[in-house]
Amino acid sequence: MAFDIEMIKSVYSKIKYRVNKARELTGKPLTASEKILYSHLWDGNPEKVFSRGKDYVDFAPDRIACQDATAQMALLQFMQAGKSKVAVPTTVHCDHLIQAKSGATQDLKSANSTSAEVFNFLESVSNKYGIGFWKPGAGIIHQVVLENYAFPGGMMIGTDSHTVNAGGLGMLAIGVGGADAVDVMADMPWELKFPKLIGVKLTGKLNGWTAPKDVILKVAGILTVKGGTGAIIEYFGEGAESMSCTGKGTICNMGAEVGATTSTFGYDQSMERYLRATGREDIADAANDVKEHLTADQEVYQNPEKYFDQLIEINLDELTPHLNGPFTPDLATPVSEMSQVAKENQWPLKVEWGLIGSCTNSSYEDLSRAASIAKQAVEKNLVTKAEFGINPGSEQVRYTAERDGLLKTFEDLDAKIFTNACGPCIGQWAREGADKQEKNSIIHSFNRNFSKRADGNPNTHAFVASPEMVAAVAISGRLDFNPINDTLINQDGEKVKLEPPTGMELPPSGFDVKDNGYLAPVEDGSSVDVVVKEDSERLQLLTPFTPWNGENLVGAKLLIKAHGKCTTDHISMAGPWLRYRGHLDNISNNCLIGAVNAYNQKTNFVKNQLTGEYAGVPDTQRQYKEAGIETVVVGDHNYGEGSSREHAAMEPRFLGVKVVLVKSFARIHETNLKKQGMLGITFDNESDYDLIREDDTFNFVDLKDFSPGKQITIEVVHADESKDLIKANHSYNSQQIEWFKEGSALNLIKKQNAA
Ligand code: MIC
Ligand code: SF4
Repeated sequence: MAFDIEMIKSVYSKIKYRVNKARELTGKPLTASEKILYSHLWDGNPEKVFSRGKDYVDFAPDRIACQDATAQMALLQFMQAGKSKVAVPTTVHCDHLIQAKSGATQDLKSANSTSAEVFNFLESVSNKYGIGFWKPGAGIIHQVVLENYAFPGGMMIGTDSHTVNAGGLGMLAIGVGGADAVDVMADMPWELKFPKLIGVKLTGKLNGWTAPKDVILKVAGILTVKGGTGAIIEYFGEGAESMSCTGKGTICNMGAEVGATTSTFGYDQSMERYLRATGREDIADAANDVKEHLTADQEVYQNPEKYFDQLIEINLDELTPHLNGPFTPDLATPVSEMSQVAKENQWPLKVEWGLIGSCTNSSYEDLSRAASIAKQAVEKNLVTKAEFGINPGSEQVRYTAERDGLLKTFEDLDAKIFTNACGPCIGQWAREGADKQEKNSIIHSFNRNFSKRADGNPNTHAFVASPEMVAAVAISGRLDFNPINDTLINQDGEKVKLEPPTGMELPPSGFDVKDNGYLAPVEDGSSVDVVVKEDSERLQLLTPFTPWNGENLVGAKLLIKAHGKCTTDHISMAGPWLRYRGHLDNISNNCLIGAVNAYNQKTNFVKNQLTGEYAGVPDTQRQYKEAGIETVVVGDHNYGEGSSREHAAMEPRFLGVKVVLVKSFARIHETNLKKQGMLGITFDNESDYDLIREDDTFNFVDLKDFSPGKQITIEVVHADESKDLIKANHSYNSQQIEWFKEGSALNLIKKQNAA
């Protein structure tokens, strides 16, 4: 039986009325996304029409998922909210804190000992507050959610940007910061700006070497890393229907890389097959009863240009495999053009590692298609040129893949089978020699490839591709290998060609697993103790941030003007720093250390205006704090792209930064800043970014009048005493201004609970 089936049935029992009502109110046929949005309003039945891209709306998500690296901060905040149990079904998944080094058995053992304190904390908090707990090794959050919790027509939030993966099963699943999750855990509404809608019509059918991954690699090339901001991407068409559910998951997963709020597909037979194969016949039956409400109205897909804000059409018959990268997931190059493009850009052609895994591509189908290539390599007597690493998505996938001989096929190529966890995808990778910082290329089936992400080496050029393409390229050892045309020389000196991959959507003998790694919470957790040691270097109880004094902010100094791409990986690096995710003071020592200083193009080297000396960002900021001086961070476009990690907002807040002033924000990060009581604002005139100098002081002369829709005026005083008066915009509504006033959203919850 499925988890929480009663909750799912309750959603379905209301869906018909709510969808009909929304159709009546809007006076038009509805997309699948709108049906889910309008059937999850906090106030219940729809009563008015919302304006896309404008109205803030309160929603009531059905469930929440958290992973270990973000759950620590989320739960530390929830512990302050004064509740005895979470208000909606919630799960915690231990997947980020396991390093890939020697192989699954050894690596899991060492993670269980190095991170015992954190895992015990998460397990006991989960037990106390009624949260389902997935132990280390159980799998990657999004694969486990797809296998166990996602359901068509549902809405969930998760403290990870790739929560959107569950769109593969027809959900609206949205990545959020921990503070947003705390709202819902504490039985409060969850607020989101009613999204715009981008339709992607998939005609034709995937064939040959082309995989679902290539659809999203192509879309990323079209939309770029910010083209999806504020929008839901809804895929449809014959090409969508012919694709597996996990393939749809891959496409939705990487929607995070174009900044989309989420991505989804209407309910179809591939989803039904997946539900039944994963032991959830009850959901499949219940969904079938309401299936017309779980996908768009026919007219929408017939005349999509009338109903979506933007429409993209991709013909799968013509789509070819892509490699995206390096350093950004939207730099799309068709495999057939790689030879030329790589040479022009001087990307290292030799590929040293092929990595298959991550929440994006670690399903049974993915492993089976990649294994079909690996098998050919053995049969054709080829020697693999690059090293191979595999992270299965879940214990269920791993167990079944082992039983069916898929893992053995990889092992025959000397692949390392790492833990069912994120591993190298988030820098949890003890890659030998990475510290030498040599220029090199790797290829992986992950979703992100920002500088330093996988192995900490800024000179590693990481390329993103489908698992089968990763297998082929790793076998050839060359970035410019195009398996469609090129041949390889085997050990007998013969020319051989790899045939296109074949795979299985679902395991022919069904899924199996012995211990899936799940621990249910006790019914009454009131007597469960949660221990946080006072001298712990991994965990620290939170002290509330101070409220705003109600005055204009004057005399604030520039901490850093970040140049170019500044993702959450630049603001709060992962990898080795993941160990401090539960300790705000300690993790603040990585604050903005990856951001490039616009004045000297160096990282972690900024001018301290008090001493005139250059030093690391966290140290400099701690000195400003000690001197009682508030500071401003200035940034470029799409600031805070990438992860949902709220540490990227909490660290500057904790260290005394007051304002983040940028050309534009990524959605989750902007909300995280607001939730933590920061002022996150954008240049009214983008070129004012160029006016900001290294020695600047800022006066926010009308902050006292902070109100919705009203611009903020900033007097920028330069060292030579000349001044520029600039305007900034903000998107705070009146509720969010309250968070700013109170010092954080959590302070407001506490105040309301106390009242
Ligand atoms: C990521 O892929 O960057 C992460 C690590 O999963 C993050 C969450 C985190 O920083 O803990 C994400 O995508 O939200
Ligand atoms: Fe884990 Fe990578 Fe997925 Fe993030 S993107 S959840 S680090 S596998």
